[in-house]
Amino acid sequence: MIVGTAGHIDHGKTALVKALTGVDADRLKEEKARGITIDLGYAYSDLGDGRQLGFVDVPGHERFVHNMLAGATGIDAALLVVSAAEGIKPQTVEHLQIVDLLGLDRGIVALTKADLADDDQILERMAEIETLLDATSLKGAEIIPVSALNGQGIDELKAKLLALGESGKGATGYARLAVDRCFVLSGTGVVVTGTVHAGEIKVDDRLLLTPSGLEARVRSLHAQNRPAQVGRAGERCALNLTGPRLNKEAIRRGDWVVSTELHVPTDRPDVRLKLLASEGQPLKHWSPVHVHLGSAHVMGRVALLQDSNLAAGASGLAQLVLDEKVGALAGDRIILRDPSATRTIAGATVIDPFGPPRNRRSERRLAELGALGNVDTAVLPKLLRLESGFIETTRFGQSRNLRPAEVDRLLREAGGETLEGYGFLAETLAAARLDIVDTLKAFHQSKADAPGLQPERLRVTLKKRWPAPVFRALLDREVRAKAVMVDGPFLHLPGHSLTLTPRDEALWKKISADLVRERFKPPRVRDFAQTYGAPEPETRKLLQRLARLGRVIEVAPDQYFLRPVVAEMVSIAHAFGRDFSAAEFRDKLDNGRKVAILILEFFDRHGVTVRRGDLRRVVPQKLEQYGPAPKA
Ligand SMILES: Nc1nc2c(ncn2[C@@H]2O[C@H](COP(=O)(O)OP(=O)(O)OP(=O)(O)O)[C@@H](O)[C@H]2O)c(=O)[nH]1
Ligand SMILES: [Mg+2]
Repeated sequence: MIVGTAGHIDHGKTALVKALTGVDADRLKEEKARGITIDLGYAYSDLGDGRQLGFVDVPGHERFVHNMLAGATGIDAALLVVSAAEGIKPQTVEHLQIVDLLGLDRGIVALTKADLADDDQILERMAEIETLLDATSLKGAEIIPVSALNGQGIDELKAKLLALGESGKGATGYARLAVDRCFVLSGTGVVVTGTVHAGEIKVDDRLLLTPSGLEARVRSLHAQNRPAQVGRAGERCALNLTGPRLNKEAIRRGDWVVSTELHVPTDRPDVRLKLLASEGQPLKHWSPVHVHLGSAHVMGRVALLQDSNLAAGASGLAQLVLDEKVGALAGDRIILRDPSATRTIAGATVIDPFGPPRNRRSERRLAELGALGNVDTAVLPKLLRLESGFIETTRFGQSRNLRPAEVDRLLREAGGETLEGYGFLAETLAAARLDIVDTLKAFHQSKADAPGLQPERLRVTLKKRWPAPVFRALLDREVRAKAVMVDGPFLHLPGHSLTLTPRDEALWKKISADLVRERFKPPRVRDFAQTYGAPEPETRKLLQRLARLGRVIEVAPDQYFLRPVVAEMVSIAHAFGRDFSAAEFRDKLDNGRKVAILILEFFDRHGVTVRRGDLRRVVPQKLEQYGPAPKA
């Protein structure tokens, strides 16, 4: 378990850690010279029975609060240090605010330098501290008088810290470690240290650095200061990393080492923000702030989503617009400090790491954030009932560090199902099916002669307007279930067939055979009429009707081609891969100059080809205008 110290400068944090572990966590030359802690220090004590206490020792100096913040991330419990000689001081309050804003509710207060105070003073200090804790997450925490000088209370404190036990946070999910140091060990290479916030990291794992995206392989690792094969959530680890572009300069404090699934840097987390009551003044929209998340520290602005001001002591929704990308997941705690970095002003919890750049204050988005602000088991039932009606399962899992199986389980518990990467409530799927079927039915009723609707027309005609890829998934489901049939480019209901009279049917059978046989140079209406002894107007009407059904296309007046043949000709033209002449096209089709030119002029009119002088080329977007090209 990892305990983080907190408290005002000179109140005896480092001395206490040394009394508890025997290790002096002040390792920098400058720290020794000035007698203060500047950067984070680490110390471990093995209790011999397999149990171990790990400490992150932080500086109390007001100028190094940013370092304290990098250390406070990922700890299991707080050890708030208050000098019995001095009592509560500014950084006692600020560090406690930070502990509170990080949501750390496990901790103990050490009343240090007890050797310098008498019993009455100690009781008085304890009463003051109790009052101070009352409004925080450490309310009711034990206060233990100790002395690093004469050893008073040290064993009791150690026992009480051990009794707190590990928090067990982040045991499931993919791996993420917040980097707080990076250095090169000669003979070993690049080493990063930090706390594993979730999942586990094993030797040989291939991971990524967020936000840079650099690849890294774990060559070896230490967990809690001992060589190990695996480092788990809650443990401090040192990873020896290798990778093609890895070096000390490419990694810095604030980066995350993550499983590839979790590499999704963001610069716009949407959060619930709480302004400290001690601020007095309201926070204005677009205020500049220092943002601390994990071990990262970046600048950004607060975009308030509900009002133009947030009152002191109040909480509200906001988007943090950051100057740089960071790794952030839903539930991560963020500390905000004022622009001159002299005080902590607010805390925030990430609701959605991927806030939208536009329409972030729309009613729809606020409703979504309202649903996303719930814990995992409650979020999906709310989210899936929103107007949008679906979730993207990968994004959802990523933003909350849930494995796909876990997302599926939550979805089923919420009465939902997955469909091609989207999640819906079963009732939403049923309603979508009804909508699709009803819309097609209404269309067939109004246009009995038409073959059906093209997908995009169907999408925009539905009662509920789905985004195109979601609609595609919903439609494919109906096609698989045979609730909707596909005929070339058209969709229709299974019962809908176009009936020709027996006489027309017989004529069409002969004509279509000719259209297949002479597919690139089909006979014209008059030729069919003569060959088959049918009146010309009747033959023309039949072909017009079949054209409305999408079976044939009138490429030139009275000259019809089968639709798949037109698709084939488009792909033949496209296969040139360059500008081509009418003569080249004719040679491919072997159908004579006149017909070839009629076809190309038809393509020109419909935007399938663009013409430059005597040459043409196919517009790639129009390749499937007449349906998929038949396989060669
Ligand atoms: N008498 C007495 N002095 C102590 C005790 N603990 C620490 N000190 C002294 O207090 C001074 C500050 O102790 P540190 O442990 O460096 O204080 P700190 O809280 O780590 O200070 P920063 O890290 O700079 O915030 C040192 O001179 C210590 O010797 C104690 O229990 N009794
Ligand atoms: Mg210190």
